This record gives sequence, C-alpha cells and structure tokens, in this order.
Amino acid sequence: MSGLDVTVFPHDFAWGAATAAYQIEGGWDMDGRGPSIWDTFCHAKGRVFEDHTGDVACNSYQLWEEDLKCIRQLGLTHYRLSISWSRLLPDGTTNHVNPKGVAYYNKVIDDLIAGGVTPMITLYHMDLPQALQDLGGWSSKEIADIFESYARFCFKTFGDRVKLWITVNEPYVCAKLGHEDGIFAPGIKNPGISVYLAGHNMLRAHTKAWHTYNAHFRPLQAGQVSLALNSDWVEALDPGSSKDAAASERYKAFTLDWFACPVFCTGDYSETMRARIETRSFDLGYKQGSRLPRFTKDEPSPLGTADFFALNYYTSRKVKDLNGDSKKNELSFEGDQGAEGVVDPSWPICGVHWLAVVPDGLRKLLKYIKDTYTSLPIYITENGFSQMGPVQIEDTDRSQFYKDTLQEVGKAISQDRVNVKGYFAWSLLDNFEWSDGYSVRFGLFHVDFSTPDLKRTIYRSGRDYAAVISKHRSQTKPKNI
Ligand code: GBH
Repeated sequence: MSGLDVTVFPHDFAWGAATAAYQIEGGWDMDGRGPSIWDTFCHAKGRVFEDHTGDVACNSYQLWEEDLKCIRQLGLTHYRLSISWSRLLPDGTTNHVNPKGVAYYNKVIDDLIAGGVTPMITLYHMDLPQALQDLGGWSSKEIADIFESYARFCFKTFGDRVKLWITVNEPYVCAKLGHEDGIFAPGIKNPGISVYLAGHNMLRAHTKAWHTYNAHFRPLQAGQVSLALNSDWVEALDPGSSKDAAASERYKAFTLDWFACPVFCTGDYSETMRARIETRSFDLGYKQGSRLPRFTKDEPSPLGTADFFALNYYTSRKVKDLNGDSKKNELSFEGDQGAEGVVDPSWPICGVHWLAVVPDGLRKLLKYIKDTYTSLPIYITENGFSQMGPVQIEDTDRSQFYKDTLQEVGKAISQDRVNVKGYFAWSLLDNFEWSDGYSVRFGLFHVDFSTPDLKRTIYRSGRDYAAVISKHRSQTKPKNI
C-alpha cells in the first residue's frame, strides 16, 4: 500500500480490524457457555459448507493472547469484537450470569486498553442464545426487553472501560438471511412475513438499549452507541431507464433505508417501503393485518437513537426492475422490493461469488449517507476482501484492494468533506464465514485450521496495512519542538 497518501486522515483516525464472537471464539460448550442459534444451525447437518461448525473456530476463547499479538503486530488503534450473549448469559437472561464469561471479556478489554487499543464492542452479531430462540427469538415481542436487560448488563459491567458500542450488527442480514431465505441461523423460511417482524424487533431492541444507555450510563460513562448497517452502493442498471431508476430507489428503500430511515430520518419506515408492502398484501390477498409492523406511541421512538453512523460496506450492485420474475406474484421480500441487483461484468470478483470489488462505491456511499441521513461521524465498521482455494500468504490482490479502498475513503474525507472517524478491516483473522464455513478467508492473518495450535500467520496485506497505520501515526504525531 505504499504510495497511499495518509495525510488526509485526521490525526485521531481509528485504524481497526473487526471480528465476531461466533466466528472466532470456539469453546462452544466450555466453562458454562449456553448454546446459540449458530451452534444449533451448524450441528444440524447440511446447512453449512461441508458441515463446518464454529465449535473450535480460531479458538480465541483460549488463544486470546495470540489474537492480542496479532492486534499489536498490526499496530491497530481500535479493535472491534462482539460478545457471545450466551457465554455471558447462558439462557439469554440476567437470571443466570456466567462468571467465566464475564472474566473472559474483562481480560480481553483490559488487555486491549493496557496495550493502548480502544475496544468497540458489538452486543449482537448473529448469535442469539438458543434458549431465546425457543421462546420465539427475534419474532417475539418480548425479545426487545430481554435484549435491553442484556445491554444494560454489558454497559454496567464493561462500560467503565468500553466507550464505543454497537447494539445489533447488520439487522438486514439477520432478518433476511435468517428469517426469509433460511440460509443463516435460525434457518427460518417464512417469506414476506418473518423478515419484517424480525427486523422490527431488532430496531425495537436497539432503541431500548440506546435509551437505557442515554438515560442511565451516558452521564457517567460518556460513551457512544449505534447499530451497524450493511449496504451495497447501488445505481440503476440502465441510467436512461425510468423503470431501473425506480427499481434502484426501491432497492435502497428495502436495504439501507429500512433501518436508517427510522433511526436517522423520520422514526418510521420509508413511505416507499410501507406503500409497496401494503399494496402487495392487498393485491396478493393477504388479510392478516400489515406485514410491516408499526412503531407504537407507548414505546420510545427509534428516531435519534445513534451517536454515530456505523457502516459495513463490501460491494456494489447495478439494479434493474424485477420483471416477469415468479417472485413478483408471490409473497416475498424480493417481490415486495421488486428489484434485482446484478454485478457489472467489469468488476472483478474476489473469492466468494457475491463480492465484486468496487472501492469507489464506498466513497459514493459515504457521501450519500452524509447527504441523506446524517452529519454525525461515520465509522466504517467492516470492509474486506476474501480469498478461496489455495492459501496465498503473498496476497498482493488483497493488499491492492485495501490501498484502493483507503484511497477512496481519503477522497471522501478530503474532497467530499465526509466526517469519517475510522476504518475497521474485516477481518483480523481467517474465521468461520457463516454458511461458507472455512472455505472463504477474510483475514489479515491466516489461521491454519488443520493444526490444533491454529497458528496465525500474517498475510502480506496485514503487513502492508500495518505499514499504513505506522506511517500515519508517525506523520501525525504531535511534534516536540
Ligand atoms: C458481514 O456481512 C458480516 O457482518 C460478517 O460477519 C461476515 O463475516 C462478513 O460480512 C463477510 O461476509 O451468498 O449471495 O446469499 C456482510 C453481508 C451477508 C453479504 C451475506 C453477502 C451473502 C449473500 N453479507 N451475503 S449470498
């Protein structure tokens, strides 16, 4: 990444990498951890690539010190990790606290801070305690209050040291892949219905947690809370087609807007989203009330419940009208959305099929967020590049990707005046890539899953990222004159 102009990044820019508990920790039944929906999902055969599981993963539960070495080797200023809810609260409720879980996260947090690394903690990254799924999971109304208690417990226990919180990671992915497509845990396929209910309850849960922090913890702890929203950058496939333009608007309405509109714009879902769902419910003869729930007056509004914007960006899409497709006439999220995202043939695909490399899409998306939603600071909480097939430690293509992407972030800061506060590479380590198991590698460090010590080896992209961080830090260090 030599040649990258680091002077455009503010002196206090957060240089980070991110992970998630289920993807790295392993120790799935150790020391009192309760099962999560991903344990159940993986243990049922045929769901994940070659029936891989997160039972051991990178064994970060026992090898945290190895991860810490990686973090230090990169020179990260920030590290984003998630808490395994069921490690802390085995049945999901504060009725039973697992002291070993508390001790584990205390050690991680303390070690990070002792090494000058600021933790950013995600409370929910796809891994609901199974006991709560048994009560209905994200489809049940009660989940919001249970999440609020969990969040309160975490703020109380760790908030003296943790100042950056993400409540829910990618509610879109949890709702859509978990409750519509059934390809993520809990594996529910109930098209056009559960997806909106799950998304709604995640928003309610986030909202309650933010209000709890705001009222009871912010005055003493002075931290910040948000939720991490994933979004592609999208444009109409045929810029001259009004149908594609409308489809592109609908695509946004059902992805980023779905959650950003309630939190940053109006306190409710967008008109486009609501109108589409209501009209199609009517047309398809669905009569059991609205499929898109409403926010009620007896609960706090989601509007304003974010102290910064947290964005996970991976790729871009060209959007066309969903024409003549069978989805149009069936009850489903995609039918409601009425739009289809396609990959431009000029975009290279890196590793996994969905990941088209479009670094300037990130710059456009950052400006769009600033112009459309908020002038609050933005953290890019995930962005990365994957590898499949034979391991390449000399991953020059990934290194080039990070350089190109950081250059675009630099332009967003210096030319578009977007207040980008930080960047978290996904991921620190090769890890359990959900339905793709270990076949897809996103790490700055390679993990050798074939040996019991799960040896971490830095990729070239990791070395190059470390060089960028060190160059930026040496250039922006206050000079002693
Ligand atoms: C993030 O999701 C997750 O937060 C993180 O845990 C994950 O490891 C990382 O990305 C890399 O995937 O197979 O065509 O049905 C990013 C959103 C969700 C986008 C899954 C791609 C697969 C679509 N991703 N989706 S497909």
